[in-house]
Amino acid sequence: MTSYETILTETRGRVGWITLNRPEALNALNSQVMHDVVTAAEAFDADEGIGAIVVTGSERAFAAGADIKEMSDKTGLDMLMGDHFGAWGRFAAVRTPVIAAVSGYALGGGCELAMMCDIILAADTAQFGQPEINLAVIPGMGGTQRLIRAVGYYKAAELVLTGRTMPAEEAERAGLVSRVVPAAELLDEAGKVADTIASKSLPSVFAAKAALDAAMETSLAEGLRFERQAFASLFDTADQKEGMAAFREKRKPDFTGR
Ligand code: CO8
Repeated sequence: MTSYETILTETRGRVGWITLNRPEALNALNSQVMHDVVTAAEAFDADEGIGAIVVTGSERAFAAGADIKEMSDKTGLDMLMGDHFGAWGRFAAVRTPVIAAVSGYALGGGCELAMMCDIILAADTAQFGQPEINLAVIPGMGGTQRLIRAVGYYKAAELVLTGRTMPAEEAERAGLVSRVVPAAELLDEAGKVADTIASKSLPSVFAAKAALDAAMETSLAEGLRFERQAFASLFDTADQKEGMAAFREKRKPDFTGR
């Protein structure tokens, strides 16, 4: 297993775990974190033995944002030409479902990283927000776009324009978080969700994630066309035959990922 500077990685069964590990900076996302997370996520994604990925931080912070100290002296041209945050697009593009297990602060780029994942589970201590306006900038890793899709225009506008932080319960009510659990149970719960996904047939999991992504990115008509094609293509897998045969024979399916 590769070792990284700013994250810890582990494989448990068919689940790849990525733990942000910059406690001195509340897991602020500098270039090295981006490089490490993207490299680890792509390695898990390329491994057919992995069916789900969990990304988590510490009890105190999932991530307190992009690294302000790294950014503060940059010019607009530096930001534009350096494409400092571009690689996060590769993280959002992995085919394997990613679960964000969020405890403590998920602010700015931290909230945006959680929103690049497919499922957000939150500890009751979690706090979400896009406080960039307090620094005289705006979200730059998807916050103005993905937050609206998650919680609707008006709530997203309030959070982005005021910089207010929202607690886990409010984030769940708003639809950003799928479930809030006691902090001590967060990693176990994330592991259970990940194990469940990883037990399914991988081609159908990839297809489901791709179709869900299409819903976020395209019109209804295009999304429905994509879904129909993806649905049909799964009938060429051995796992589809196995899944439906197992149902008819009243037994558990034995999927091979083929
Ligand atoms: N960047 C760098 N260092 C940080 C960050 C950060 N985002 N957040 C915390 N730290 C550091 C602190 O500087 C401190 O280090 P030190 O001890 O060396 O001074 C250490 O982490 C602990 O932090 P605090 O002492 O501040 O801890 P508190 O418990 O008092 O406060 C808070 C916790 C409320 C989370 C506070 O740290 C805070 O407000 N942090 C900044 C939150 C923020 O503004 N995040 C948004 C950043 S901007 C952003 O994310 C833009 C993303 C898109 C960019 C894309 C461009 C293309």
